[in-house]
Amino acid sequence: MLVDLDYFYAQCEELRNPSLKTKPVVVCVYSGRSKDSGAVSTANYVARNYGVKSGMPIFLAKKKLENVEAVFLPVDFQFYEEMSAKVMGILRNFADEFEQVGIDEAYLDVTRRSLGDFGKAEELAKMMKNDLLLQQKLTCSVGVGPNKLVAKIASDETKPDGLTVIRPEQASSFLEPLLVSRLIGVGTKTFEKMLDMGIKRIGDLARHDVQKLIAVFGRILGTYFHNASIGIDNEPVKEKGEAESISRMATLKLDTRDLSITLEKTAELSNDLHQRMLTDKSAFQTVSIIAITTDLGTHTRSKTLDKPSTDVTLIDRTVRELLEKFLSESDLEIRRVGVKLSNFSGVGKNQKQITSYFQTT
Ligand code: DCP
Ligand code: CA
Ligand code: CA
Repeated sequence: MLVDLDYFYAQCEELRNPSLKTKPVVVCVYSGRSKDSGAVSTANYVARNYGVKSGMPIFLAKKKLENVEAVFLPVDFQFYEEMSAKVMGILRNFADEFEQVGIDEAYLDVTRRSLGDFGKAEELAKMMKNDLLLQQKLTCSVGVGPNKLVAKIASDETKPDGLTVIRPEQASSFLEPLLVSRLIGVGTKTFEKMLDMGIKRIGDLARHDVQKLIAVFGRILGTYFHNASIGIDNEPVKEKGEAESISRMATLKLDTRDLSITLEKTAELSNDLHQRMLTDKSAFQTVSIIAITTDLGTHTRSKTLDKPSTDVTLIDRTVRELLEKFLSESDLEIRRVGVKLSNFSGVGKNQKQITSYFQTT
């Protein structure tokens, strides 16, 4: 099962202020540069009916909601995290194996408790939705399928408050008419490339020669696309051990693609991380950059070094390399930038994740 909460941040806002339910609600990340600069994080379905979407600039959302009594709210991550933790606590009780993905969704392996019976799994999903509604007054959309891939796509099928069950024998006919962009791993660029190859729907992908896919996308991706197109996925539902990492994020003064401006900011961040690391007496082996672009998309690039290091200049050099790589692969402007160190070893090695995001502008 894949469980995804409906219009999550906006639904949280409705929860603490039920009078919002009938109005368009738009949750925004304000950049702070000018009154309405920033992007829409999410919106409730009332606002979506007016064309408001995640990632859209706030001014555009305001334009779409002109002459309507709409409510614009700033994000309150702490509240959403609290709600998320409560929800995950409930969901976990319905699963043999549980894997949270992001703030508002989770995979539940229910094979054992439903004895592999899709009818029983459907009943379980209904009970779970009901519990969530009674205990937290939240709705979600659920996909039930023979594997994670099908469950995820099924969960997107009926929203909000949906439940879609796809049995193994229905998987390929369910996928066949859907756009390939519904598959994880098919972003805008890959979608365009596939369109050029005459592949628009998942069925087209299924009919495409796997060797040709491998020739274009490489062995790993090509094989993945082929298997995905016919509903094959063997990834287990697995609790992710908390990755041990430290990171720092900052907002740039202006959205930019300028390497030196961005490096100036990341140098502050890596200095800060270096201090933190020394107090922990540990050495990092993996360096990552996080770029949040104007559309609020999050992009990560990582590099694992040959051996652990405590050298701040090595952080800076690797960050430069990763940023150059990101800028060459994307044409988006960077709004927020972050540096993350992970894969630690050393005496003071911390046992839990110590990620701490904060703003330094
Ligand atoms: N989010 C964001 N910026 C985006 C996309 C999402 O800040 N571009 C945040 C706000 C969402 C949350 O992540 O509430 C979960 O993302 P989803 O993609 O699951 O979207 P929603 O839960 O908002 O809507 P849906 O009902 O379509 O699942
Ligand atoms: Ca959601
Ligand atoms: Ca989600």
